[in-house]
Amino acid sequence: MHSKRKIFKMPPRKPIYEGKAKQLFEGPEPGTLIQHFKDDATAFNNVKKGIINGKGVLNNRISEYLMLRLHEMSIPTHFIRTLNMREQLIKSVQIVPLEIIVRNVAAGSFAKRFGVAEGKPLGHPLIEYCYKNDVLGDPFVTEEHIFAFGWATPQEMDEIRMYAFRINDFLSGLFMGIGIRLVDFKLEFGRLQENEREQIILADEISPDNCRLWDMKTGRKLDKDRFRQDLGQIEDAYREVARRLGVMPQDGDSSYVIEVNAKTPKAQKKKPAAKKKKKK
Ligand code: ADP
Ligand code: AIR
Ligand code: ASP
Repeated sequence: MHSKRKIFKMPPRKPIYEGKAKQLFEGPEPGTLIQHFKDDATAFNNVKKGIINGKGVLNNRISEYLMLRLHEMSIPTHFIRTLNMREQLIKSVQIVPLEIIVRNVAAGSFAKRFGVAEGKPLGHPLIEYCYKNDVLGDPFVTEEHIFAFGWATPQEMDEIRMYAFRINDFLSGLFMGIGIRLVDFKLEFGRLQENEREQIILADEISPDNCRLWDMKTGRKLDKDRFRQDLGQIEDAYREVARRLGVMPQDGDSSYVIEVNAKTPKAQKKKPAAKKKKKK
């Protein structure tokens, strides 16, 4: 069966940017980009580096799913469509150079900064901003810095804050439904120029790379903290998130996520796996 499968050769495309976890290529139409998810993992601003096998495939699917659900909730996003296992077509935006961090529970750098135990619920969700700059180590900033440096306008920040809290409400509920606590996450927004109008839209990705996700029963970490803290079973944690969201195409088949470069458009189309599941 496999021997008959045609090898699909990607036409050369213009690389635009190579980041730590993703690559951007020129898209097929003006105003579009191809976002390619890599298996590369970094932490602590590139100090720690590694590979998480199959991560790119899983993050592509997880981010696609979450962006589509957010779109249904009238949150504008950059996602257009999935192209293949590791790539999606997105709208090209001018990224607002900020990491928007929303926290529901103390963890990570927040727990350290304020000397509180990881896991302490916060009185209400809170938002923090970091200036996106690897050389400076993404320093925390306030709106005062943002306006003084002109990284975003007060109107844009109002919109970003409103979207970030709405995203938090929606995703917290969505993850709760699959037994996962949304502890915190990082978002990026961009400016989209369309019909002589500028709009703020959600960009980048939402995945276990930039969310803290804890199993509600056991407290098990199902995100990049397993890599940051050398907890092991990293791939398994990412797969678990995908499985619970219902976006693992072939349940239990780990080769699916590892054999990523063998993907073809045909392979994407044939998947009776989802149908089988429904029958039960
Ligand atoms: P980093 O740049 O921090 O290493 P990644 O490896 O995730 O991060 O690279 C993806 C890059 O693409 C990020 O810099 C992100 O800001 C940028 N980006 C994400 N979505 C868009 C978009 N729709 N248009 C333009 N740039 C984007
Ligand atoms: N994050 C921040 N910079 C990069 C990423 N991925 C995410 C983390 C975590 C949240 O932002 O994955 O979900 C807060 O991170 P920290 O380290 O500030 O506690
Ligand atoms: N994303 C940042 C890095 O790649 C920070 C982190 O995730 O810990 O280093």
